[in-house]
Amino acid sequence: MKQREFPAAAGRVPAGAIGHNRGVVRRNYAFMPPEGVLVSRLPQYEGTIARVLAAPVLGAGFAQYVLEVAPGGGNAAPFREAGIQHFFYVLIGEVTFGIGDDAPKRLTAGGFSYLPPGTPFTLRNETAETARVLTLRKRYEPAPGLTPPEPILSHQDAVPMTNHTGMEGRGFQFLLPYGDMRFDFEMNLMWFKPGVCFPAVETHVMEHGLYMLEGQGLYLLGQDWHEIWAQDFIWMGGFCPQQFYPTGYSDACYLLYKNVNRDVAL
Ligand code: UGY
Ligand code: MN
Repeated sequence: MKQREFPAAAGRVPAGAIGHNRGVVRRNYAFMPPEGVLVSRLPQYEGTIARVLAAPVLGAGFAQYVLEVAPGGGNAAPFREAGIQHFFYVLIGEVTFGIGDDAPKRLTAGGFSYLPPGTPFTLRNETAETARVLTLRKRYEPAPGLTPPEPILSHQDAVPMTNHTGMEGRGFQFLLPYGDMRFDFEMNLMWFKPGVCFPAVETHVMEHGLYMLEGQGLYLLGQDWHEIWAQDFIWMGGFCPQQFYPTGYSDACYLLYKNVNRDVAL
């Protein structure tokens, strides 16, 4: 199937709009190409379109969005939510990001921010181009003897590329400190050379929110393979069988949410 133009050009319905849909929603996974995810607006963001990718109504234990922040748009006043963590990753363009009383800083594409529960922040677009920002909200799960972590403002270029698997052609950038038990989720950039898949089909208790950044491939969800490319989103619930087979001629990369470091709630 031909890749759809996104956002779609105004005027005429593109060929295949009715009969050729890659979107699928199942009990414990969902595959969402961007063209079908409609626009929401949220009171805390001015001049901003939010496309909601994952939410509890889908079965997810978190919420994930793409924000399209127009020039001059963003938070008019600091925003905070008791009990809720926030994560931001700049996809395209540049935003100005303020945490608490600190002087706001510029975040360019690849820049990211983590906010522990209740932290006030402001995200604003002070440039002349629309910025696209991936964002995630998750209720913090406290653990005995642990306090929530500090805020983070950084860039993926400052995060080392590692490969704990030893598998040829794999690369990992753990944007949040790996193995730090104060965190209850990971945000990982997963890099693949063409043709390099996981050593086995994974089936695990952890959930995922996967946003495709670069390259293309085939994604196994449950029993079905889905063709995936940049800007597609996948939600994988617990115990969803999963495998990635990168195709094409360039490296593939996706940003992966994973809930970790906490026992199963009974
Ligand atoms: O770490 C993970 O769970 C990862 N290998 N899963 C995935 O990319 N679908
Ligand atoms: Mn996994």
